[in-house]
Amino acid sequence: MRIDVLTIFPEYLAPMRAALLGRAIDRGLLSLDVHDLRNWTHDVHRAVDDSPYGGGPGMVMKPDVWGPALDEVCAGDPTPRLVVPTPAGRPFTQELVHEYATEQRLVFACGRYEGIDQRVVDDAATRMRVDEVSIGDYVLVGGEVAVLVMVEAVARFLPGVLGNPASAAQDSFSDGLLEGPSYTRPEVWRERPVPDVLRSGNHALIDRWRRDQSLERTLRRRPELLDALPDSSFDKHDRAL
Ligand code: 6GU
Repeated sequence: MRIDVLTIFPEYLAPMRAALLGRAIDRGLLSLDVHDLRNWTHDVHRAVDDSPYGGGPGMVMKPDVWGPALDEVCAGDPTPRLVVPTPAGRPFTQELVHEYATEQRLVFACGRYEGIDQRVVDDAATRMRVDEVSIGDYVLVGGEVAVLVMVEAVARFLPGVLGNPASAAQDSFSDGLLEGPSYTRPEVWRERPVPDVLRSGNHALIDRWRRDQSLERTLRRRPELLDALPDSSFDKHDRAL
């Protein structure tokens, strides 16, 4: 997969070269290019923003800078899917993670201030698939941290990135439920024992216990996730919830 990021703060994306993502880049599983948006400015001040039409606080990022930047970065074959991080976007879910993981090219356009002139998004959408995406119901200063979040979530599903592909297959959301608790040695720690069932060696019983823990945790923390699941996803042993 090839990923390009356009930002006025390229240094913000430096963590992508560390740890799991860095290893994926070093091993050629992922190619990453971070571009400084100011390379496409045309005035001595290298201005990327201007005051909003209609008035109001903040600044809006200029279409005459973003347009040529996207033309250049999105050129080539195949045409990328363009992702614009914004708190006003559609929710970034595990479903979207799986979609992105199948793309050959993704381009992320990081806005700052009050966002990017809407015509940039509308114009790009005439040539390529464009998603305005939010990572949650809170407001960040800019899209850069959201890009770190999205790229890390997607990279876990690229072939060869995770040491053990089963960890991605079994994680929270793979069955629409939250994952339950995990334990390792020692058997007793600060007078807290590991649950007996996990040391029983009875794998049918262990699977049943883990399923119950998932259901209980989901009910307590994210009841709306349970409401969204079809009846057919519950087995006859699932507790009456
Ligand atoms: Cl994707 N961008 C910004 N700036 N704030 C956000 C967000 C994205 N998602 C939630 N808040």
